[in-house]
Amino acid sequence: MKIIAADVLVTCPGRNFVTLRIQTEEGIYGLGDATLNGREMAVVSYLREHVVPCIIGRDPFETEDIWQYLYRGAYWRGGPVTMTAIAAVDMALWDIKGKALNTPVYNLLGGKSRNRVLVYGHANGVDIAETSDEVAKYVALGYKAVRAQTGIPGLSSTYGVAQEKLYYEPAATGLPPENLWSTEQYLLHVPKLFERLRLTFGDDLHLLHDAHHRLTPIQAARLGKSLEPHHLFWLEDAVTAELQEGFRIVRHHTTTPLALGEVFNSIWDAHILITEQLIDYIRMTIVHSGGITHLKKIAALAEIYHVQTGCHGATDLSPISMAAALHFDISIHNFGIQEYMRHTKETDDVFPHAYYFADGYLHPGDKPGLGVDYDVKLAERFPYARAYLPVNRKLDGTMWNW
Ligand code: KDG
Ligand code: MG
Repeated sequence: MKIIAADVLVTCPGRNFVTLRIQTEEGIYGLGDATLNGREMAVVSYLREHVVPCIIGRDPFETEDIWQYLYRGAYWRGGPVTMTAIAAVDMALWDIKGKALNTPVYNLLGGKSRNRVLVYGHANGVDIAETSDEVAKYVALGYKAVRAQTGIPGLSSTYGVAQEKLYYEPAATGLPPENLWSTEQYLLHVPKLFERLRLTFGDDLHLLHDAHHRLTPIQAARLGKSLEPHHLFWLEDAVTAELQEGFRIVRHHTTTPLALGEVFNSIWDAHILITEQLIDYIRMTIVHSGGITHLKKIAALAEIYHVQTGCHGATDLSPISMAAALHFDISIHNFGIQEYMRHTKETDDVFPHAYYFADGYLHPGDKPGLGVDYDVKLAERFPYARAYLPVNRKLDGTMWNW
């Protein structure tokens, strides 16, 4: 087979998505997600200017060599923009392979290791009572696992708490919104949330929480310890993990399972965390970590060290990423859980897809390739609009991690 063209398509059905469509001489096309929230046009330009010219004429079946060409051949390798662009190419090529061989991508990755993919939804409220009501709604929808976030007294806005409940989307048009942060208030309040949730929902429901990179290692250790009686499925992104060794401190002090990695781009962001068994779940995802080709290798390394996967699956990953994650999740052995934040109807209409939710699980569907399409005409009705994620400041004005 031969690649003859590749288009970079941008649409905004409620939020921005970037899609790479690779066309072959044989008439088969493949789709890859290239969305990097708040920095979308950097990836558009990287793909159009620097990647597309290099793949024209190549055989789309050569996923490994094309991956190595784009990674090693760049000289300035790594980073979110590059790895998102490589991921988009990689996803589209796996999609083409599946369509050409008339089989779902999971069959090319080893076949099904399970029948369905356990997912978690997002419950959030301005206070503990509202969060508890939101958890109840997810339980009623059939979810077996729910991430819970609550507003913090004294803070006008908190990560993970939004107006729109099912479709939470933190990016906004205009300049970045500013949030306020108090670690002490947060550390005092969050254990009360989980105490209440366990009293209300009992022990069987899986509960998760995202600290969104805001703590130091010893603060994360304190939070993990205080959450132990409520046996969380995981505590996510407790500390920014630029210093992977920092997690030795957290690990030393708590048995709360730790999840990390949605902002990582390559195995080099996670190798110490994995090989020293400092985390329990690796959250790297197809779109920001170099595609299926790279994530397969990361999962294989993690498997040896008792680390399971828990791919990022927020609304800023398009349905193409969600489909790619599901084919990956269902095929690997050390799958843990998949995040599933629902897309809006407008987004689902632009990206018709074969995957579906039933009884707390997602199913990738059985269409050849990734099983997602792109409605070009409809997408054109939603033009790109620049949007930023919020920034965060401590109460005294110091810039902090959002
Ligand atoms: O674009 C940023 C979001 O993807 C991120 O804030 C969502 O932390 C997140 C999560 O766990 O889904
Ligand atoms: Mg997160």
